[in-house]
Amino acid sequence: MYKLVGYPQTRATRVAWMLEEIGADYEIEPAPPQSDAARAYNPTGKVPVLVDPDAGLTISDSVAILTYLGDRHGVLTFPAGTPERGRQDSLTQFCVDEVEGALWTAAKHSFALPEEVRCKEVKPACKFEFDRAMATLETRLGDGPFAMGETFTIPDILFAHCANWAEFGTKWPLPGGKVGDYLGRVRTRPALARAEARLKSEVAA
Ligand SMILES: N[C@@H](CCC(=O)N[C@@H](CS)C(=O)NCC(=O)O)C(=O)O
Repeated sequence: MYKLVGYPQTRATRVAWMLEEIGADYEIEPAPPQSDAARAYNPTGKVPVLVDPDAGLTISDSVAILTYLGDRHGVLTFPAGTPERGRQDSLTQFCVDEVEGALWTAAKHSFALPEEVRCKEVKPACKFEFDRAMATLETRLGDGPFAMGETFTIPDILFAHCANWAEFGTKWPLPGGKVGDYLGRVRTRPALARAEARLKSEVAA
């Protein structure tokens, strides 16, 4: 059984979503960012962390965790070394750099960094980068329902998680049209709703 160390409304949602898509057996150890519980697994105090006792592995960083789970279970990913995997990883990296980067920089300068080093003037530049990334995403989506065409893969989880972060956390509007349709399709997957409910119920318990 996997153990997910994390908290609702953090990048732990991505991992719980992936575990729900896989149908894997997992427990959750609720740990807010920078709590002692989080630091017990990750010296940076950041979440999520995944523990795989069968493999003797404790791993941080959501994209590394999703990639590990995808490869281990052979789902939500194309096999390593294939052209499709190259395209998939390029979309993953695009999301991390251009979409998440803008959101995370805005968040760091709103609440995550110590107040004395925050620079609120950076936020319009973050919004500009986010909007530009959404315009680029439109050019990168093909005709299929998902970023990689007919197959739901890891970058879909990342784009959808960032879309929720933008809309509900940062309050940046999302585009309509092709990108809006795509995000709407991916964000309504039942596995995401199950993941969010499980994270919330662990904290309430
Ligand atoms: N690259 C890491 C980033 C993890 C991260 O920054 N998590 C946030 C919560 S979503 C956190 O724990 N922040 C605490 C901090 O930055 O001090 C990942 O993708 O998992």
